[in-house]
Amino acid sequence: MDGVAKGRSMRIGITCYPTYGGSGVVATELGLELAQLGHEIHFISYAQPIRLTGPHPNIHYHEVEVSSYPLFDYPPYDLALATRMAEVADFYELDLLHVHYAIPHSVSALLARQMLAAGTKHKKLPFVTTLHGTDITLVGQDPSYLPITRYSIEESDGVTAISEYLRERTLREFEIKNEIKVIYNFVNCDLYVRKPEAAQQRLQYAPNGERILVHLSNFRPVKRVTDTVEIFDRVRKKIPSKLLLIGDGPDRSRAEWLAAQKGIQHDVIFLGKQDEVYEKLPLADIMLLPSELESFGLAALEAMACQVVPIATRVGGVPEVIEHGKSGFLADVGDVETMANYAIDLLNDESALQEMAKASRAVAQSRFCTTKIIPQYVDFYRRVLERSA
Ligand code: GMT
Repeated sequence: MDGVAKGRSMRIGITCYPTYGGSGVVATELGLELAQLGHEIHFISYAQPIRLTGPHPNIHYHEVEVSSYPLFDYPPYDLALATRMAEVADFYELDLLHVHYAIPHSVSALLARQMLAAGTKHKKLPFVTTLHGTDITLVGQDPSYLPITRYSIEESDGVTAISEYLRERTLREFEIKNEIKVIYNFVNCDLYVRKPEAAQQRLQYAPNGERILVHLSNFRPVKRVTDTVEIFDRVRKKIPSKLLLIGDGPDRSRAEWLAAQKGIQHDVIFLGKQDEVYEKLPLADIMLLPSELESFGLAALEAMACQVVPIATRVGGVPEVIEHGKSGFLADVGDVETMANYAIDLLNDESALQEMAKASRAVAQSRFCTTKIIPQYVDFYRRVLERSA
């Protein structure tokens, strides 16, 4: 067994979608946490991941340049990525690659592994694929992507999924033989915490002591942002309140239109994309996540760590994170009445709200803190390296 498998720090390449989206957030936070532990992290992507701000010791960023020629209607990013992965792995002597979101990242990693193995140094470059959700539930189901997604998952040296739900669904629908280990998403409980200043900071959005509801997403149709507005409209009729919407995306204008139609636009505050969501989340009482599907629901977990009670849909991996009636509430997709009633009842009962807020924080701390989850990734990498040695 060499030093890497036994315990020396590792050199890890991480690839993710760098723009707004849960998988990029998880990949970036993972890289930051691993770097803190002394591992050398190399992000390889077409843009700097959004939560990667400022210089960090042990963190490097390698941009993938995609050349475009008149001949290319579709510039081949996956090939440029594979080439860059192989170059970076060779130059910086990476121990392994960890790709987040199967398409096309695991295919690029597979090519990089083959290129290095076939090169003069016959270098080994194992890769780990982490499945996040829509890579399996939406994109991977497209007949044009399914066979190659299945192949690259099977060929991965290690595969993880961010919930039991996603693991089961991948095994079943993709007929995967490779082992898939569940490593849950995580939250930094020191950063995502409600501080005493939050009471004062709330006043900038709720100057008259109104309640605050929050939603955080990439505003894609799967998030059902207009349901958030519908729920808020019902809550606001009973309880003076404000809605903070964090993020941006295709359904933002529909949500704006709906708020204006209902005449509540002055109480619906669109904050757009925010880099430091841990400063905004703790200002709220309730987080609304009425998604069509969530393989995990990272936004709900981040809110829970900040003592913000989640009201979400009973879909995908969400029940693995939120225990209905204890650390939040779950309802059927589209049932805005029930979700609004949960919010109204809770906001009318301060002690129940406080109790549930504490229970939410306790779940985040006991099951999903970085301190619990990051060592699972480190152990997993070492096992992959041992097997590939
Ligand atoms: O939800 C999105 O639209 C983004 C997507 C992604 O891959 O960036 O999120 C997925 O991964 C997140 C992080 O692991 C999970 O918390 C989300 O539940 C999952 N989204 C869906 O399954 C729809």
